[in-house]
Amino acid sequence: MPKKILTLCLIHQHPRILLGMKKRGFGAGRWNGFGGKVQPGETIEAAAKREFLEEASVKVGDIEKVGILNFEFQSNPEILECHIFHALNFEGEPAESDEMKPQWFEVSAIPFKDMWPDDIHWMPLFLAGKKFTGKFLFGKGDTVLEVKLTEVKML
Ligand code: 8OG
Repeated sequence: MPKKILTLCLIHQHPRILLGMKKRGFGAGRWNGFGGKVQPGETIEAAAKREFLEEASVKVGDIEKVGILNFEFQSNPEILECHIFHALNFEGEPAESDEMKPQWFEVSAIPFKDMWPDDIHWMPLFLAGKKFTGKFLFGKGDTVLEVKLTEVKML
């Protein structure tokens, strides 16, 4: 089964979280963290930092891996293995790019209805500082058909 490694990095400074509106490509029209594909020869951590800089002009410092989620689609045999990071510190003012329009949200007002439908499942763990692994199966219209989510001590 082909597998693609993706990163997703979020800044959560309670009570706010930085999200970006994806303007084009996969997931366009949805709020999300920042990330993308790992390039050949690049570490997953380096990819997470590079994508944040490219997409929002933000230079993240220390990042901690908090989740690994597999996204599977009924209509596509390719598995997306998404490595989720929490950025502990950063430099720079979030700025709009061709790909993302960043905006701070109160964690009590995260716009889940305009996000990937799996996010509502794992975001509470993320916000609580927990680590997790899981698998989501998506059907037609990106409906979630199957959820497997496990809290873990270490990744
Ligand atoms: O390079 P590209 O922009 O296509 O990368 C996709 C980005 O979207 C990457 O940061 C990973 C992220 N992403 C998915 N699927 C999902 C999902 O179901 N939920 C969330 N929150 N992010 C996702 O590819």
